[in-house]
Amino acid sequence: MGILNVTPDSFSDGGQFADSRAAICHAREMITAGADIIDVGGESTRPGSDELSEAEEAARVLPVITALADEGQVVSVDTRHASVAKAALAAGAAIINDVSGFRVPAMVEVVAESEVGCVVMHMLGEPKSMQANPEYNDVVAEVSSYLLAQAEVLGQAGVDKQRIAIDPGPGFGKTREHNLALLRATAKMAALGYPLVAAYSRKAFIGAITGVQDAAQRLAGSVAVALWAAAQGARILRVHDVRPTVEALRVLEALGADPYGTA
Ligand code: HH2
Repeated sequence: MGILNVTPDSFSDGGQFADSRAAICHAREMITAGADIIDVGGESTRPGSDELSEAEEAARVLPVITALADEGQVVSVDTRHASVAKAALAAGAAIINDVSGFRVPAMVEVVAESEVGCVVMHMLGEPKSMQANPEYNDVVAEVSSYLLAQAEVLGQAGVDKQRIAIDPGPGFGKTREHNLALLRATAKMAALGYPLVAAYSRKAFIGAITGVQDAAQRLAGSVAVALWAAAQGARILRVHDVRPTVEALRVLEALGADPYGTA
């Protein structure tokens, strides 16, 4: 899953693809490099970010989603707003990626009324305040049970299990130790019964480990994490740097590892 942030303020690539034409070009490059899904987001949810108006978010993502879907690409929309999700589906999106984990009933309804896939992500609190001292007794157990409960909510609304993927939400109300614990538990979370999304690309804890302050330069650490996650059974890798990640996966495959957890 290649990340396409059509935003002026995303944490690692804000402003780079804010213009629709630049965004569409970047999406095409990611597809050529091996991305199967393009995840289009119009609202930065980095720690401390302010909420955006839904109209503004829709105006950012819809032209890009329309263009890519018209080209036959598989597009996911990264939104927590039902009006944006609905409009994105009408524009041809095939997946709704909700960083607030479908905690808003209107978001559940949008999925239930359609045939699309969805990514249920765990976030503790809201982006504005989520990194202010996040605490868990057992982060893996708590995140896992939240994800299963939200998948159950979707199931109760009539969404087939096959349409649901889960994501522990690295950096969304998690310290570096929480992120590492979740990453170490990838195999356990991959066994919960839903395809697991690994979305660690360029995140701050990688910078904290490697000493790389500039998020856009966190490639090596991000690829290392992606390989680990793939080898442990993650099924969808949400990444900024598609080509190097795909090349690394090819090597993993050649070694006989099972990067897609299909064994
Ligand atoms: N992280 C971000 C955005 N969307 N979706 C899922 N499923 N999982 C994630 O961990 C996730 C996500 C934040 O990263 P990014 O899109 O690069 O930045 P920003 O929110 O600043 O636009």
